[in-house]
Amino acid sequence: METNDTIVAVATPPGEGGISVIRISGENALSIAGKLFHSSFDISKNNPPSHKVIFGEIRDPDSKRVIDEVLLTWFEKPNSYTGENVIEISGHGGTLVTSTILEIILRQGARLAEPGEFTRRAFIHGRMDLTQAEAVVDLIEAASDRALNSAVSQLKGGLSRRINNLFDQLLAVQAQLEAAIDFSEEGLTFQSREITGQQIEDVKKEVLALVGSFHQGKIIREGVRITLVGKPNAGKSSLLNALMQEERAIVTDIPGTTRDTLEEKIRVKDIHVVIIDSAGLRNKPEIIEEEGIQRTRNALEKSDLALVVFDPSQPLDENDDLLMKELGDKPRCILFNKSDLEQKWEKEKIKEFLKDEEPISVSAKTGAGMQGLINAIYDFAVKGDRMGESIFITRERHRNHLQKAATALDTAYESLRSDCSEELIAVDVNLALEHMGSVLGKSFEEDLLDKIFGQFCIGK
Ligand SMILES: Nc1nc2c(ncn2[C@@H]2O[C@H](COP(=O)(O)OP(=O)(O)OP(=O)(O)O)[C@@H](O)[C@H]2O)c(=O)[nH]1
Ligand SMILES: [Mg+2]
Repeated sequence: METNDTIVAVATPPGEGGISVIRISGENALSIAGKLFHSSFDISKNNPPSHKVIFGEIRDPDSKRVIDEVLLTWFEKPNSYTGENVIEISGHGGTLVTSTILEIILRQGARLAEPGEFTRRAFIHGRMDLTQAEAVVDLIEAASDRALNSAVSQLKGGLSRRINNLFDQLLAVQAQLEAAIDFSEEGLTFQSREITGQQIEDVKKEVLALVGSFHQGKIIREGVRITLVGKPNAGKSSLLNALMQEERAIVTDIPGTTRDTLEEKIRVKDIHVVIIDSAGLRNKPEIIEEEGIQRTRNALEKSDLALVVFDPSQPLDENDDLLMKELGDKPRCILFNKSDLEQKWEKEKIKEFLKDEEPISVSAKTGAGMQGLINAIYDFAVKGDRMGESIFITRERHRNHLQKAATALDTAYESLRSDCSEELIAVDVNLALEHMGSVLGKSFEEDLLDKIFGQFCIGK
């Protein structure tokens, strides 16, 4: 992608509105605007004052026709969103007016911006690092106060400062190691290996704390994904309806009613919850059910929490066994449904599976115990909050790099303890530095940028 041409886009949403904003960024922003903007202050002759609004009109340079009365703001580089020369034109928000002004600007030699290209340029010019650029998307998409707070903190550099700080601590370790490698022959003494080891461990601990904040960060950003699983007829769809307080899923007394997964959104206090009703797990399914069961497995894999539904009003059977096997170590919340009916078995029967967990007794039919279930979902969602972390990582990308950094630091520490050479230790410390740098975008590949900035809207 070209990065030294001048780009333009409508920055406000399509359609009619009170005003619309057109943004131009690049070396020629001012000279292009000068060809169509007319005001008592002639911007084609003099640089206007930066960050000040000027009133004027837009004229088509070819036909001389007046298109709109507008406000123009000039942001002289590098103090602009992109770090380049930027012009913003606020016009009357009509669709035709806006597209006509855009078309005129394109005719003067600007290029239509790609989605996210303004923010991408901000990143390229060092106006923000990658976590801050990602926070811009999160800010736009934030659907709850918590998501908004987290995005603002990340945009203001909360996460960047934290990682940069760890990065610098590790750089100091690296410098020590390299000094020891370079000057070991000369009889100089360096920081003891013990201190170096302690420093590596300290950084690792903090990196792991950030990795651990992902659970909470992801929930803040995206909400919690929950899948209802259980054998046919256990009452999964009825529970979904009870949670939604609406008859969304089809409920019948025929086992195998739900054939496909059904996804719905609810709000538990200030948390967004995506709740998925799934096809019952059955040991010997019919062919069509088999496909449904595969979808149940996929849904389970992608969810944060499984709501595991048993029906103690019916004998425990091989389908329940299959259910317990399928769950693996997925975080879960165990429900004993149909508490309004006579119970044929007690929790002791599945003691091994339960370990110390207390099942929540509910009735989708009467609503008994539903508040307990809602509280359990909420507790799961906010459990990271109690760990006292104020900064969260919110993306899989952050977690992967930080996890790899922690692993590399672990290896470095082990090498140090087993008396390996400084060279060997330095290799892993370096690897950890690379991964931490990747989170911030200190080193990056173009296709990563394409992926990140491709999520933006045009004009951002
Ligand atoms: N008495 C009583 N009946 C319930 C309760 N929950 C569900 N049922 C009944 O149990 C039957 C099965 O309910 P569903 O919600 O369709 O069960 P499911 O787990 O979704 O079943 P599949 O989609 O077939 O896997 C229906 O007749 C419901 O009315 C409950 O708490 N008490
Ligand atoms: Mg169902």
